[in-house]
Amino acid sequence: AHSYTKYNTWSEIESWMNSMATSNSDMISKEVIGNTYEGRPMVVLKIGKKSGSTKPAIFMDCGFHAREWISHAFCQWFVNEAVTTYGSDSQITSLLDQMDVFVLPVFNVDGYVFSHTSNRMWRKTRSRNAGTSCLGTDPNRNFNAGWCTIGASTNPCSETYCGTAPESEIESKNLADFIRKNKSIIKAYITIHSYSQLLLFPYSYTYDLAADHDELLEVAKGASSALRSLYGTVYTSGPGAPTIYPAAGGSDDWAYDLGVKYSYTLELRDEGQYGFLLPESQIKPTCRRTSIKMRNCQDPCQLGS
Ligand code: 0X9
Ligand code: ZN
Repeated sequence: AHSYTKYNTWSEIESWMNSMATSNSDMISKEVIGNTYEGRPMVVLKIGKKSGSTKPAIFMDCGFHAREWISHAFCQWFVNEAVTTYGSDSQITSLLDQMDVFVLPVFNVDGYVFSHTSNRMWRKTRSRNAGTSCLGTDPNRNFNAGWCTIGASTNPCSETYCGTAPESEIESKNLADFIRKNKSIIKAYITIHSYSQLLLFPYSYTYDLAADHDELLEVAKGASSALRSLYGTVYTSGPGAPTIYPAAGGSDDWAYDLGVKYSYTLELRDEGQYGFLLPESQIKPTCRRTSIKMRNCQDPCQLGS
């Protein structure tokens, strides 16, 4: 059965999404934005107080990389936190009154399933590549942002294979299409990964500073220092290239260049002790702290104005 303190399977997450949408129909609506390579649905939950007029929105995805299970767990935690604290927590209430949050709890569904059934350390998608038995593309190297120019591989057997073209993966195309379609309302893009405890923003495909560098750093520092003062948990923030490594084709850089100014990659726990194999006992502390951080993050509602 589904639990917020374990790593749920895709089928548990699928039924959880259905029941969350039906039991919170005033706050959550469900949309399938397309299917994966193996034909599974990519589901987006739109969370927010229903309103007559169009609201600005935040887009958040989890599960780009199959083995980063704390990411998938965080999206589920966040959806539950949002609906259970709406009306009692003032920040969540004003956030969801003024904005909608689109949550894609599992982006790389095929990879996630494979990481449960066959190979816990799987990262990429599960698509076939011509001329080799190596499967999959790194979806975070497959977007149209300096595509495959640095920190990515043209070898289909590599963990950072960039694919045959930007958006060659159906999962990347489905996500990019959805964001392009809703571009006028999406004010922030947040993609959840693990591990290393970093809050990254553009650019990763170049060492050039983003036009909005100062503001992106300011918002990131606000979030990181809230967390440090509350719990002593240290998250470092900075542009991707100098802070983690240069790597082109990421969804964060792509969304930013499309015009979504507040574009962030959050790398959750830990710093390498367990790495991708983070024990389930750490889901609760990681997600609690992270959602507090998102709440305190310079009043997210300001991002909509
Ligand atoms: O390499 C990545 O895709 C991310 N790290 S991970 O260990 N989760 O794989 C970092 C992504 C930073 N952003 C870009 N490279 N655009
Ligand atoms: Zn990742």
